[in-house]
Amino acid sequence: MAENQRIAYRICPFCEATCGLKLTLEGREVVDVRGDADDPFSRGYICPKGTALKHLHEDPDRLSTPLIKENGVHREASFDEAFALIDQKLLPLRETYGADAIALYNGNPGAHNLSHMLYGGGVAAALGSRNRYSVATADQMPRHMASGLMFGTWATVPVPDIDRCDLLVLLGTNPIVSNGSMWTVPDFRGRLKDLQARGGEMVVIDPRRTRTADLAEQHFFITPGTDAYLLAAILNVLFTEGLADAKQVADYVAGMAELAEAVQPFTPQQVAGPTGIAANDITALARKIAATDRCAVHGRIGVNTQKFGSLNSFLIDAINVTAGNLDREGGAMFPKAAAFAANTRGAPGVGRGIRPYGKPSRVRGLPSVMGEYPVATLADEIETEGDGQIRGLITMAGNPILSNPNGARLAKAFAGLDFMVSVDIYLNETTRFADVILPGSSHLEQSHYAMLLNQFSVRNVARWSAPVLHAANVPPEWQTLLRLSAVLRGMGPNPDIEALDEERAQGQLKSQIAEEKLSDAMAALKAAGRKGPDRVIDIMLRMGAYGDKFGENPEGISLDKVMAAEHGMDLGALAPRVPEILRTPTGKIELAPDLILGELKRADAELAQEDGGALRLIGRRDLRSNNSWFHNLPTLIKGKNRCTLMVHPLDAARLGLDGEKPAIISSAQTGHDLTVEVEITDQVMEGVVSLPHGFGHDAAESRMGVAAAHAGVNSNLLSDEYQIEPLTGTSVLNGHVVQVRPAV
Ligand SMILES: Nc1nc2c(c(=O)[nH]1)N[C@H]1C(S)=C(S)[C@@H](COP(=O)(O)OP(=O)(O)OC[C@H]3O[C@@H](n4cnc5c(=O)[nH]c(N)nc54)[C@H](O)[C@@H]3O)O[C@H]1N2
Ligand SMILES: Nc1nc2c(c(=O)[nH]1)N[C@H]1C(S)=C(S)[C@@H](COP(=O)(O)OP(=O)(O)OC[C@H]3O[C@@H](n4cnc5c(=O)[nH]c(N)nc54)[C@H](O)[C@@H]3O)O[C@H]1N2
Ligand code: SF4
Ligand SMILES: [Mo]
Repeated sequence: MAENQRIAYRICPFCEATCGLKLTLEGREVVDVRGDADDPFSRGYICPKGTALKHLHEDPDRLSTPLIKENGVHREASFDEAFALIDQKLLPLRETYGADAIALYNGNPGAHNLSHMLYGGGVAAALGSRNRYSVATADQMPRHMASGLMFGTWATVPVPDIDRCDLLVLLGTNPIVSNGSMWTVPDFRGRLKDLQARGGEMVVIDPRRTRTADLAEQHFFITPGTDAYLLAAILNVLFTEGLADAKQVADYVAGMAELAEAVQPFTPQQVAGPTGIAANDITALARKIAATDRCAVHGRIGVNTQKFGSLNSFLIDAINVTAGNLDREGGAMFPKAAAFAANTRGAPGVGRGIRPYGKPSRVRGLPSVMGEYPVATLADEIETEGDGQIRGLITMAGNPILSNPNGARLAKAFAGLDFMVSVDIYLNETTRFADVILPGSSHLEQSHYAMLLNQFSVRNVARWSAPVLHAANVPPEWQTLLRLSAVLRGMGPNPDIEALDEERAQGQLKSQIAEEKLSDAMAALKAAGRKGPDRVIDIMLRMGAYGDKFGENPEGISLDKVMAAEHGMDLGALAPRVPEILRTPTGKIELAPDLILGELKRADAELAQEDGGALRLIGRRDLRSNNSWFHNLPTLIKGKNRCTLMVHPLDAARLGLDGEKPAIISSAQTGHDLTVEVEITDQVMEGVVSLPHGFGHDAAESRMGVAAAHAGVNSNLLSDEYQIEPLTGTSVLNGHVVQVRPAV
């Protein structure tokens, strides 16, 4: 290292794996990014996206000032101007039309950004609108629903204890590329190698032979959308062969007999045709799951964003429970995060359970889950006149035009809004509609703590990252969010940020500590002299499961202790948590909630009607992509076109595709068609085509020059906003029927 250089360690904020990175800096320049070999959790692993920390920071298209739209064109503006305009234009909408007239959409990067995690909620609260939307209903909402129904809270999510597991069964997830989801597992590849080295196996169930499937001992192609039948059949075998033994959690299981009865129609023979997996393979898999002491089944995007999303997640956990693999070393276990552990809240062992539904949505009567409506109905709520019609919108770190179904309709709806604000780092497909764009700050100028992802982590860890650069043009994002909440609270465009932050921290502390201990704790915080997210994280670490409780438990941790551990603090392997973790009213793991029994009936009815002949579309992720927003970084987008349609050779022959000329893929449901480059490959199952999401960077008003040169097409123009999973309203983004023909 040269004399004028310095080293900083940082958690990568770009995916759920939360790898520790080692940065070499010179002045304001990042000269090198590599994996931190001393990180106790990620052990030096880094993927190509990790280095984007440098390139994103340097991207000249990244916004460095607020933008205001005037006569259809965005111009640079000061923060004072931007907030004054929001105050002047957005608030009157609420005064005239009521709180629900302004909607909020939260996107994915907010989950990786401490400012959003800790200060985003304040914006929502200040807005006071029922019209809340997020990417969750294009992603993991079904996972939450399954957890809520079975264990009693939305956030009680078991994860495979991969480091001690001997049989890993994965459905609809490709962690070699995605690096895992609702399962924080840095260096999945290394951990898998260890698993295989100790004689363990991985089984992958996916309509595409992914890079993960390539490393598996067994891979089964499955017809998209049919996992529920397979999972129910596995349960059926466990029950009929007397292999259902919940073992260590047996005393805490309710509804086993009802579940056994409900899966009776799903025999391996019955489901073999629709799923495309032979009956004897299903039976053998069920037996193997039951016979392996340390086994975990896990599924994600491919099984969540499809027609049986919640049922799939539920049945996966039900298999873990009935095969005796839940809450057991090497099985599916519950993390215990050091801060904000949602699954430690309340009295141990019993709770109120979830209240699944709020008031249904105005236009389509869709479910409100976890306080939000399905994003699939956002356009309806903007377009449809009447009381409660949406006239204003705030998007925060989201690109719904590309990430959600029928972006063309959504774009039209956004264009008709009275006023729109976006908090974002780019002028892109979505933010081009915003009257005001507030820039997010560089990751390097903010502190970081993987607050959310630690909830799903395969080891319990606490790692904090300091800002490595002083804020240059843009204030740290938490300040922007505080200022936005203040405007929405009617405090005007120039609030006292320090006072608001003080209020934020005090509110957090009061929610955690007994009244009589409050003043001592406040004094301790004052002495520590922290502000913003750091202070809130300190409170939550100190009051958390491992915390020092402001002196009561001197051995416990605090932000000081976490900071002192330069590479992060390892809090150990996952430990059994049943029954303490349960929050259902019965104190049991509920295996037969009515909503799930209803879904099994629906599955039984649909099983008989599966249409074998249709061509089904699935998505895919690439190692160098990050949903829609990494396509502007030359180092990640260079090389051959990745926005191609994968087609099986037999389908290609049948459809008259030669792999040279492009094809037109269309959806009868949405009425859109796209012209795409074709890649003929037996990686996809016959009858299945695959196109990645996040492309379609052809909007003239965007300012993402590199992405525009690699525009690709928006695959979600083929996703129908009327095809949703009924329990949560999550969009069906996989397994929908499409038509393909040569483009001549
Ligand atoms: N067909 C299909 N569709 C899918 C999926 C699929 O598998 N198939 N996957 C779904 C999933 S899982 C997800 S998570 C979604 C993603 O959906 P979204 O969250 O709606 O979209 P992203 O593409 O993640 O866009 C993120 C936005 O945040 C901005 N941004 C990035 N970093 C920051 C920051 O630090 N601060 C601020 N303020 N803004 C920032 C980016 O510029 C971009 O505009 O897509 C979903 N859509
Ligand atoms: N490089 C990269 N990494 C990412 C992201 C990214 O965009 N790029 N996005 C991040 C985000 S926001 C998320 S949520 C995670 C998602 O992480 P994953 O859940 O691993 O998501 P995918 O890689 O899309 O894998 C989904 C798999 O499901 C399969 N599939 C589709 N339909 C079905 C089906 O009906 N049944 C079954 N069994 N399988 C099906 C697809 O073929 C695909 O292989 O990845 C994160 N990591
Ligand atoms: S795997 Fe995820 S966390 Fe790790 S370096 Fe890549 S993007 Fe960052
Ligand atoms: Mo996601």
